[in-house]
Amino acid sequence: MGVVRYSLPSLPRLLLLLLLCSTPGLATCPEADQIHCGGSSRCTRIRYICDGDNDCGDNSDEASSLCDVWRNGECERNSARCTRNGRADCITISHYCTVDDPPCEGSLDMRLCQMLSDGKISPLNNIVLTTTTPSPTTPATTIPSIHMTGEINTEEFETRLTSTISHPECPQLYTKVGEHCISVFFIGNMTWPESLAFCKAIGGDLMSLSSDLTIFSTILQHLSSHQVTADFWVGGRYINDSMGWTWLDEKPMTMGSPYWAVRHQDDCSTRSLYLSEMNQTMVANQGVCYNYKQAPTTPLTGHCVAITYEHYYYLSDQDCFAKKSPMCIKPGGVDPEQAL
Ligand SMILES: [Ca+2]
Repeated sequence: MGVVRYSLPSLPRLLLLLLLCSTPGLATCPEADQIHCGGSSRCTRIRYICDGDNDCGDNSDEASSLCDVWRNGECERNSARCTRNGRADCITISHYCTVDDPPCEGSLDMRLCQMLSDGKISPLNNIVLTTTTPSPTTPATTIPSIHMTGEINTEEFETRLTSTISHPECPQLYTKVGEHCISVFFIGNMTWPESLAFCKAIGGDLMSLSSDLTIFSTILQHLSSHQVTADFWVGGRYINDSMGWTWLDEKPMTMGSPYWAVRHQDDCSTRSLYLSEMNQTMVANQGVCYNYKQAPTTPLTGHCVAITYEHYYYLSDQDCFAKKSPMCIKPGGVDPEQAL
């Protein structure tokens, strides 16, 4: 593996920012029913989350985005409806998350369970569901490393680096793609949570493709014309069974064309057509059974979305803790003043 050094002056500052953004390992709270607050090492009791009092001091236990989910319409605050063995009961969220054999069926946002198992109150958008099988890869707290694999012509690399991640109308590490400043940071090598932190550290967000389809094709042309072959994290992830695959702006992700990669499946399935004028669904092509779908794999490879070279830069579900490059977007489009 050849390590390439390059001379962007802002990189040490960026890495320092990332260091500050990374969550340090937390000591366990002294009592079992406690959880770390969002912005400090202070601990609070789980039952004090969303009870109307600012127990953490930084208000993280009362954040509205958290409490909208913590208080649900079916049960009392701190409880969720759990259906097991044919019975439906309201049980505490912490019990809901740990009960097993069989687990609860219900609509609880599983990010709350992840927050409790991580032992820390977190903004919901930062919580990533881990896969059921523990990942052998490095945990999310590792500092993103920057390297290239294989032999590479340094001069060619620097030329490509400059042309892909800089533009006079965009901030450093961004380039102009269509009318947006996008960071195609193909030398980055980090997990999905690290990519989220990286994009925020450089003043942007992980790329969402929910509202502007034309930018997707423009990005594909950009990657192709610069001969980029890296895999990129984008801002989509699986939240729970009821919310499903969702962009960071909370809009649902559309399956199928032109977004998702084509996947082969051993079991074939028919496809249906929705006829809006008749408000009817009918089977397509006389019930022909197909072995391909444009959707996440079954079972899931992971709970985060990437665009990968392997899949011709269509969306695919990937293990959130695999290492890929971040693709960020700067809100607000290009800024001609940036050229000054
Ligand atoms: Ca509280």
